[in-house]
Amino acid sequence: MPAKSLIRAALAAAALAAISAPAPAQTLKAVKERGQLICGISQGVLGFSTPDDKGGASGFDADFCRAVAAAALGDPTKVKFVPLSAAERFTALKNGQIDLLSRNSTWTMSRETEFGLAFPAVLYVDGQGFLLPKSRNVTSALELTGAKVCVQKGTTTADNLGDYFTANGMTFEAVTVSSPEESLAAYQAGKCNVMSSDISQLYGERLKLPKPTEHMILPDVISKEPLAPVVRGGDGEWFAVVKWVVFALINAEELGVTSRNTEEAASSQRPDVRRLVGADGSFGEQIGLNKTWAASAIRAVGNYGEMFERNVGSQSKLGIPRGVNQNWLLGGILFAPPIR
Ligand SMILES: N[C@@H](CCC(=O)N[C@@H](CS)C(=O)NCC(=O)O)C(=O)O
Repeated sequence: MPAKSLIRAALAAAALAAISAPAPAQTLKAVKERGQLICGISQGVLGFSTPDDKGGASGFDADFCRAVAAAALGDPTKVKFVPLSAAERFTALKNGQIDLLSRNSTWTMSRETEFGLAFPAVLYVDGQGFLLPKSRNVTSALELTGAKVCVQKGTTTADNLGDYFTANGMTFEAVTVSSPEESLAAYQAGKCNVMSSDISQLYGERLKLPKPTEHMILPDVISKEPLAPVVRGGDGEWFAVVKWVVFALINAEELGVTSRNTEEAASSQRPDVRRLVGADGSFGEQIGLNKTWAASAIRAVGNYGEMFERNVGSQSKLGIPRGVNQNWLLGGILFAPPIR
């Protein structure tokens, strides 16, 4: 091939590579340079993420953002919260608007393949359920034939409903809404007579009703909703950071390390405790962080149990039982690989 054609071919190949190249896979570097984590949360799910009007946010998912900021930047306050609706959350992450999505998002295969995203680890094991007035005297979801069900668009909730009713040979009418407020308003106005969503969210929605005790959550769990933080695919370093923050919080509870004892833990007799808080080994450095990455996260938000009980469990208004979101040694399914 003559030299000119070779150059032209090389330029064309380079241009093509530039077009098809994924966004730079260096989220950790970007977060460190900015000195701030940009974290996508919900627009309002009680106990999980509730933005306030000063740019802050409270809840289990918001605390996870703080834990990641503490691990990556040594400071849990270095977070910018970006409230996102269910329908816009994955595009916002894909487009680089946020570094991390921490917002009651179910890990599914198509969300990884279609959006090029990755779910590092499950943070809360949930399932879909139904909320309805006690006065209807319904005891099982199998009695819901013909129900008008309020469901939010852009969620797994909508798909699961179809699966469940079809599998049981039942009909229903989906009343599609685009926010939890709209769902509550439609339910109160009688536009739908059942609300369906992740059970953890139904606890919060019920509290927003004028007379919460007049409504019940049916015992049926019709789907698996492994809720997980989400990152862009192809960013192995950032994926590892987020994954090991989840595992550090779970391991901390298992090892008795809390927000109040990370300093004593550094001189514990137990090698696994010392490794977790960075007194032994260089595990943090191996994922681009410092020695005390996990200790900083645990000090900021507590271990998994502290974070759960404070936001959604026994110390909160929601009062959700630990259930399967309990450590594997205590009968739950929280199981984190060891730090070693
Ligand atoms: N876990 C399900 C549902 C998550 C979801 O977005 N649920 C809606 C309510 S059903 C929600 O969080 N709404 C709050 C908001 O849009 O801010 C999913 O990932 O699709």
